[in-house]
Amino acid sequence: MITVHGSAVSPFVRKVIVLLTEKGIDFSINPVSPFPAPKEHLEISPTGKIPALTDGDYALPDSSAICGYLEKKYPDIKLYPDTAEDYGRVLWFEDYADNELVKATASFFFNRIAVKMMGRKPDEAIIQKIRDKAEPAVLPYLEKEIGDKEFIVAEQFTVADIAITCQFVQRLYAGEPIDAAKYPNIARYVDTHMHRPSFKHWINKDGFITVE
Ligand SMILES: N[C@@H](CCC(=O)N[C@@H](CS)C(=O)NCC(=O)O)C(=O)O
Repeated sequence: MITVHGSAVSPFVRKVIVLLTEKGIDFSINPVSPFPAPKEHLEISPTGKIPALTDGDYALPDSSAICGYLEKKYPDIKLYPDTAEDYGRVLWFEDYADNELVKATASFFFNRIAVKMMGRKPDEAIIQKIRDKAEPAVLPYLEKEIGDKEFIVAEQFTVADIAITCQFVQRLYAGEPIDAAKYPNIARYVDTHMHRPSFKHWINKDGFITVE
């Protein structure tokens, strides 16, 4: 039996559970918080971060490693493209979402909501800095790359679309909408993917926003 270790509200945990849902694989969630990570979690995730995954006796940390593992182990429904060129670009956009886009999306959630869970007050000056500095550094590039496409790579829904959408969902949870006048392609793209049954189910379960 597969278990995803980590709170479903994390964008990185969401990436794994949406991928599992798209693949039609049964799993359970062990809602571990990383703040701070309990001792048993450190045994399967040495950094203390979430998610980690266990599949029987096998354990693996990190959403990207986990998604790659799941694709190899459960290949019937493919969430990575076949050609080397498209595969490379999917990995690039997955990495961009996790490490760059996060600065203009999930960081709103961290600074507005997660800080409260940790007993601190949100700092509006930090939030304004995300709008002024982080956003212009990442969103214009993504807006251009998405263009009028439905999928970021290869006319096929991939882990890159999952990773990008997961980050924007986190931004919406924090009450920070996407400026559709400035970023029409991103706004349309995120809205489309959020309405996939795999996203809709988990978003509505989290309860921060409702997808009709
Ligand atoms: N590269 C990791 C990032 C995971 C990550 O940063 N998770 C956050 C929660 S959203 C975390 O565990 N933070 C705790 C910490 O940084 O100590 C992945 O893709 O799984």
